[in-house]
Amino acid sequence: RPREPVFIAKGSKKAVFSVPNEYLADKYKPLGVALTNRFGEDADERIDVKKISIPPFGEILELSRDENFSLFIPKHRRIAGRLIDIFLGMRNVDDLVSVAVYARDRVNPYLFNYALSVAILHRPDTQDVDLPSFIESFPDKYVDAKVFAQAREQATVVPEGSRAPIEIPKDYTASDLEEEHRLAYFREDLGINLHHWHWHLVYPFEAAREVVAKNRRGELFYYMHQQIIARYNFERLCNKLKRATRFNDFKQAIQEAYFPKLDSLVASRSWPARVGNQRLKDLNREVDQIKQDVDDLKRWSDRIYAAIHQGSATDERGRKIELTENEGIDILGNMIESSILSPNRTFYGDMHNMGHVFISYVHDPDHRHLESFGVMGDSATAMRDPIFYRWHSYIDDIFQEYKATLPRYTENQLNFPGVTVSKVEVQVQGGSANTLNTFWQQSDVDMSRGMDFQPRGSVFVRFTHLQHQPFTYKITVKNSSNGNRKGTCRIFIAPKLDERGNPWLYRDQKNMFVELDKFTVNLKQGQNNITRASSQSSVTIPFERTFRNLDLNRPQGGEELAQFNFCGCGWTQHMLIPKGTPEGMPCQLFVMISNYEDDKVNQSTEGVCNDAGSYCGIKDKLYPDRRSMGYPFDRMPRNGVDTLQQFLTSNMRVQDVTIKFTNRTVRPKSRN
Ligand code: CUO
Repeated sequence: RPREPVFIAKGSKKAVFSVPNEYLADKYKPLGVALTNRFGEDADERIDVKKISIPPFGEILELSRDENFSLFIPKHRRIAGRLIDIFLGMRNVDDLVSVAVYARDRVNPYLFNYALSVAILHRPDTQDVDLPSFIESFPDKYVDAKVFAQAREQATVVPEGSRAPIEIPKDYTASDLEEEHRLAYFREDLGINLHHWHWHLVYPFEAAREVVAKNRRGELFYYMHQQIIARYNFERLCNKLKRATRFNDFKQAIQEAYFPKLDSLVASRSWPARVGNQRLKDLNREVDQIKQDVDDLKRWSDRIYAAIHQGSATDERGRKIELTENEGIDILGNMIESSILSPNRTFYGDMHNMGHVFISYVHDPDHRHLESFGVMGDSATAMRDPIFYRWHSYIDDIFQEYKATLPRYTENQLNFPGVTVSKVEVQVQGGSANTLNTFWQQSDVDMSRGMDFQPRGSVFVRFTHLQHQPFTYKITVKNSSNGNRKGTCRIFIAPKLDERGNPWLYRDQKNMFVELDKFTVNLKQGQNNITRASSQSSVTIPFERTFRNLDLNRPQGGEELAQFNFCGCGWTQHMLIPKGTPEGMPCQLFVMISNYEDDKVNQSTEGVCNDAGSYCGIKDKLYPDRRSMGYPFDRMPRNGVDTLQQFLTSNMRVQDVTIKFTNRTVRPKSRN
């Protein structure tokens, strides 16, 4: 399947590789140079690939080229780790290119793309190398299978420039008979799924230690996924559905079904569906080298709970590891996910990852039907399935169990003496204060790189996603202390009422708060007026970066190319604000200014990808906030606090806001 070259040499429009004959896959060898010539006709640059001694690939080649690849399957992640090591071990970029070219037509394409992406992300000498957007390379993981036949037809019949975008209908995976379908716009959002794929690319759980052991990665696993659940539950309340129920009884039938309607172009198969009311079954799949009992999940979780309640874990050599107030959550994150940093994988197992695997094989646990895994088996697709949120609600609940054992924040640990937030307002252009507006928008994404047919050229799909009107926070802060102060402004939002329409208890509402922004403020004495735009959010990246709708014919700034890999991680800007309701969803906007002296991390965060730190961290830096992730909502409240109002100290303020959804669709400007 001749796809376009994986590397786009910087500054060139199109490059072709001149490959030593030995490197060609056997089926192409007879063609030799003719192949380069054929694909090189319209190339601007020819890259000679050096012949080097290729390290043995061994087990890596056991995953055939037309199989699906899952990081959650232990065998797959082991061979991915080996391939990453090979790519990382190359002495220089020329050697990396050689081994990558050699690997490309031999190794499973998903595995190849993943391992090379991780390597490029982590090698010091490839920081300015660009990778195509994952949705461009593998659009089949994101869009309705029907699109590809239409795209093929268009590409063959209609000349480039006259091709109309192919529209993906908003409701293609189910009908309103299924109430879970109300959330499809969130679960199947391209930007959300791309964020999740990128997050796991940046934070792999199995690879060389220096690649895995990023600052607070276990804690970030907890926090980023906790926020996904908070956001999803918020959306559920907007859609008159109760919060997701934990999947905590592994023997119970899973009521919700999911039919993804995705086709794998690589495996030439449909992604398996998950019908309703199935139960997890013991796995015995020789092909994946998996033999695991459902009871193992229970055993692992019992041991994890025991560690939480004892306040310590036990490592492989029987030594005690304290789950300290500062580092306990990071250890637990690695233990529960699990990553190679788990204190004891033999004992605490591989809880969260294997949960994905059990669910993704529920339709064929012993491989008798020769079926591959469902969408839960792949971080690029897992968030589409309703069970993802039930599984992660359960995982999050384990973390919350631990958080409940930590000392409560005292008023002193929350307050910032002398600093008072006296007013908070949200403004939208032409709208009323403290009302946020949401609606549908259509956008186009080019998928042509992932489509292997001639003639080439852009093929756009048009999809419909949620959008909000940009807005501005206006925050008034009084500094009555005896000098200038520096603070961290933390902004969250939560629904004001629970499923029954009652005000929340703090202990429940704290888990509903969705982070919207976090930034440093300088406070002079007296009154300070802080203005901040929604687009500056420390949670999100701009739409253009999510999709990186790069037009390769347009000269790119080197910087734009260089930053993509890491910078693709970040919640998608168009999903910053939950959908709300047509009548207006009552919400509470929470603003806190904490003392920067207790927040600061001594480092420079100048440079690339420093704008979506809340969920993704900052490339090659420490996590940019010293507080526990989720602060101040990450713990049970101090004695006497039952409600949010009682929780507030003078450096915090709550403002009622309304999210109003209008059922209109903003269409893109005509592409032709
Ligand atoms: Cu991100 Cu379960 O970790 O999908």
